[in-house]
Amino acid sequence: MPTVIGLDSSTQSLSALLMDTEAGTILHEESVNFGKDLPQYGAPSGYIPGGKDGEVHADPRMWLEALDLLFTRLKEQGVDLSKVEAVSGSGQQHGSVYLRSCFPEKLSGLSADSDLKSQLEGCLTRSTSPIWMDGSTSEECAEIATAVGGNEVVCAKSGSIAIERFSGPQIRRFAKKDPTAWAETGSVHLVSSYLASVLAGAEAGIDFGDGAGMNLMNLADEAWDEDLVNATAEGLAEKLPALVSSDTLVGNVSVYFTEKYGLNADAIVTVWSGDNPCSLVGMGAATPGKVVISLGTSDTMFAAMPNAVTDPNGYGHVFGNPMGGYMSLICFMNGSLAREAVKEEYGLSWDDFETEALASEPAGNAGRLMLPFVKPEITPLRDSAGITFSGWEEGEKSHPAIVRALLEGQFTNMRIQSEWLGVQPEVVLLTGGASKNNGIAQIVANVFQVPVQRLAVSGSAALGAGIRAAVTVCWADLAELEAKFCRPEEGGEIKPEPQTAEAMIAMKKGFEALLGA
Ligand code: XUL
Repeated sequence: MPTVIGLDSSTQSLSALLMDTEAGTILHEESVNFGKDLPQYGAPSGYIPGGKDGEVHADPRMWLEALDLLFTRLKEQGVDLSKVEAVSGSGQQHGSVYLRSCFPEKLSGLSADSDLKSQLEGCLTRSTSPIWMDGSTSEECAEIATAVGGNEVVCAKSGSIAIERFSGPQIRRFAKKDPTAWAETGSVHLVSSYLASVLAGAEAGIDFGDGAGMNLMNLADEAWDEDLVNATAEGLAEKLPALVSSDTLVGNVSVYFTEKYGLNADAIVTVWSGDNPCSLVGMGAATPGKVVISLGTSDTMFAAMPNAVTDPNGYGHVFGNPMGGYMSLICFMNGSLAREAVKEEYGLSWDDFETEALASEPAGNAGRLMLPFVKPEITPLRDSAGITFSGWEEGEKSHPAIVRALLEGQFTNMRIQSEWLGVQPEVVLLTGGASKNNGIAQIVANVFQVPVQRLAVSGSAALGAGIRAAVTVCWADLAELEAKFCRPEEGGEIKPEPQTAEAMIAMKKGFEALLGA
């Protein structure tokens, strides 16, 4: 029975899924919560609170200790790791780790008599790692954009305009603030390639999926972009790991994991990727046609795309799709936050929300529209918060109409902001907290006029990492794995109501006018 491991190093935890790829079953799940299990790093939610000037950092030693703790727990619980054939992983995107030139040598000499942190911490030239929540680099973004001829050029080359949380601007800020430590830095890794290196005991490359989240990779060439690299920091070209295709094998697992935890010595490590690229695979959406909408604190929308078109407005991102081609990622700040705010304001429960939204008001809300930007929005860019209403008569803002306006507003905005992809989705896969709500799912189905499915999967990033490992190492068939692991929830499909199609088109036109105003 071919067994693989998918790991996921997210903001708050490190998790493992042990998968039997033949039977299509999850054999074991294990997780280390950074805040709860490693309180000594002072990061209750996985990052160090109280950062200045928008800085949000985490301790890269914490991720090493978590890896040891995860495998200790697997061993203590008697999980048989001797049959594991392949391992890959997913890392929170954009986070960067700064290491001395001794890193590869230390990796190859890891001793099972000691632990990862003690043996590798001496390699760090920067004690903390900026992560994706960091917004401290506006100045650096502007400098990089100016140096290469503007944000249109950055976007056309790298798939995104210069973005605060992306690794390139973060690297520039470090090189400017601490030139001595920068000069001592031999390599800059991402969370994904750092942990893949540790697991394999050899320096791993950065894959096209995660590499595209750095503002340094040229999408068309799938290579580091000379202009962007030079505009970012002096000497960066020599410090960047190899940029590799997502199916690249790093090598066998390190003897450290074999000797210490009984991991099969023949198990092969596939390069890791970012969490969004891995989730694309774990959701069964790696081939174009399926669009994933993930409802969270902020909502995200991602989809496989055949060609590397970029967002002319500069809001969306393009990353490499680990299964080949590209993927888009669009983030909307006003996700659950806006839904919660309206729910609180009108004293509703989620059940009310479901019935209220559907029952009494017609699809399209009789032309009463709402732009629900309860906090500043990034897609489209709105620096100040504010709800905009259009088409309402005095005294009409009743509960059901407000709920419908909010939901139709959120999803119509998604539809408008994803038009640059040029792909008409065949199905929307809805995931995340609010996805269970049938009222919300029905509105999504109507707005996009395609069926909405909810999947039975949780932990799609780790699952995607495991699937990637199985495909690249065990030659497993992607479609077969998707059929086994990424099944839609039984009876969970919601069909669009064709009679609403016309109202949806009219509503979209109204929104476009409102957004342009
Ligand atoms: C994507 C992003 C987040 C992180 C979360 O650009 O910043 O989704 O990947 O881990």
